[in-house]
Amino acid sequence: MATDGSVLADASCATSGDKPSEITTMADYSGCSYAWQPNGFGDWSSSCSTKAMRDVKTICQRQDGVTAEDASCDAATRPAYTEEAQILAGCTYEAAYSTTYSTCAAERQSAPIISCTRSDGTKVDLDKCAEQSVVRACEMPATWSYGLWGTWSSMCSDSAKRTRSATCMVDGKVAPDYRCTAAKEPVEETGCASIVPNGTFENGNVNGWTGSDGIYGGAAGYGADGSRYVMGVAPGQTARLTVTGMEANKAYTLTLMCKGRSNSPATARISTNTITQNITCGGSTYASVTANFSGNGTTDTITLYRSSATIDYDNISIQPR
Ligand SMILES: [Ca+2]
Repeated sequence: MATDGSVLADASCATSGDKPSEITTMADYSGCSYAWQPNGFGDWSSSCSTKAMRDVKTICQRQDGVTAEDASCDAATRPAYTEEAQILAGCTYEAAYSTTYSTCAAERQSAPIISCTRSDGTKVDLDKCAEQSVVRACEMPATWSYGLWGTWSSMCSDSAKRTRSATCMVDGKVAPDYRCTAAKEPVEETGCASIVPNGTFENGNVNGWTGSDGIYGGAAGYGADGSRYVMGVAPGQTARLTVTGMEANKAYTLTLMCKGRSNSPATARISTNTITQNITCGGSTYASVTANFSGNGTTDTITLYRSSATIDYDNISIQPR
């Protein structure tokens, strides 16, 4: 259009801007309907409940699917509903224990679980609490265990010494000494040592002796005076030991303990280079036998002659008088 109002061809407007559209649009939702729609969930009311509740959320939605302001929907018709379910993911478990502990073993004892309670108050199977064991330290009986006496520091001295070990034992294992509250028996002694080097047989052998029936015993109390080992001499045998270190014409005392193996008294005979003496050995208990003699020199021998029954000999010693 020209400035005077006359109509011109469209091309006359080419330099004065784009031709305005002849079709226009505008939003008009006045005819739309709105409705409440489900839209997700709220948090569960509990993480540990057989009846946990949660809200089902709603939004106001225009009929073309676009979310609208809540005010666009009728508040009076907004659904308010919840759902219920068992939710146990957040439960904790607490055990109750017996006041009676198990027997002490390996220095430990435990209290048995007698009930298991879930954090919502429900009693549940004990295995839910199985990891909550209650273990406490406990003390098993401790006893001294003594080693065998060592060899005498001198084989012919009134002040010879010998020692043995003492170990505190608990449940078959070595324990600190303080665990053993009983008084420790002597582990060192001074005395007049026997000239017989293997007269108690507590090393578990008959070394030095010839002709014997061998070593017997092994358990505490088998031998004389509660010892463990003895030397056996069967009928027809003659056990003999060569003793060195004795002085010629010096007075000595030979002592030994003996018992019939079958628990019946038995007769036998002992001799040294200078004496021969018949002896009677005990039946159910050991008899102590003593014989005085004079040394013959460095080749003295002790001979235990054959008897009518097998005899156990123990604690054989020669001491200066
Ligand atoms: Ca013995």
